Amino acid sequence: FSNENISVIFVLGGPGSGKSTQCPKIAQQFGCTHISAGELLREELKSGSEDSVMIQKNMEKGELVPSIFMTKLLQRAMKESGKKFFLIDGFPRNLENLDAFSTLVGIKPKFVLYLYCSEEVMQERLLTRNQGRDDDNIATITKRFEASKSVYPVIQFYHSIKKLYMIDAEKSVDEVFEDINTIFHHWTK
Ligand code: UP5
Repeated sequence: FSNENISVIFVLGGPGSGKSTQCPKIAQQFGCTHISAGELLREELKSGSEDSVMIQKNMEKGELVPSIFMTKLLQRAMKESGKKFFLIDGFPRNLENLDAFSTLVGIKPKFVLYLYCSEEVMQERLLTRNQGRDDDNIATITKRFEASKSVYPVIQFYHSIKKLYMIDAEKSVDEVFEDINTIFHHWTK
């Protein structure tokens, strides 16, 4: 898997901030390939692979799977797509994830979007989305909120190197998309 001409953008934000709502829209508008870390785990879980038990245990506790495991799943999905411009949704969630990605994949993101939203709003969204996700119950949501704080040092890092864009994700879906559009246009200019 050659890294030549490969571009990556990370889309981060708490559970229910709207990552998976916005990423397909961005992907369509800007011709990139959307890869959701959580979705890769749910697919792997459904496939019944030898890692299913480990994935299920972590997801139901709202905890993270090992960094190297997640990075390898992402790397495989990138490779299998045959594409070169990726929107990576929901990763890296802590500094260890970031280190694993830097070491194994070796690609630095062009920039990073962080969708920020209060826990109150995110909780309301998760409890009403009705997509049948096993982790959308109040006990697991509370744990996911706790676990999601590990992303803060990642956010601080990208802020310090001026690659971070903060998006107010409490606005409507269209308004959030509009704000993201502005950033992409600015970057692609
Ligand atoms: N909605 C969205 N935007 C809205 C808006 N602007 N106004 C009003 N409503 C809005 O949105 C959630 C709901 O809100 C939807 O009903 C939507 O219509 C509405 P969604 O876009 O689905 O939010 P998203 O941020 O994608 O929320 P999600 O629950 O998917 O985020 P999580 O980060 O919790 O989930 P993810 O799938 O990334 O991870 C799940 C688990 O996988 C983790 O808890 C962890 O156990 C594991 N994981 C790892 O271990 N490692 C990883 O690297 C990644 C995941």
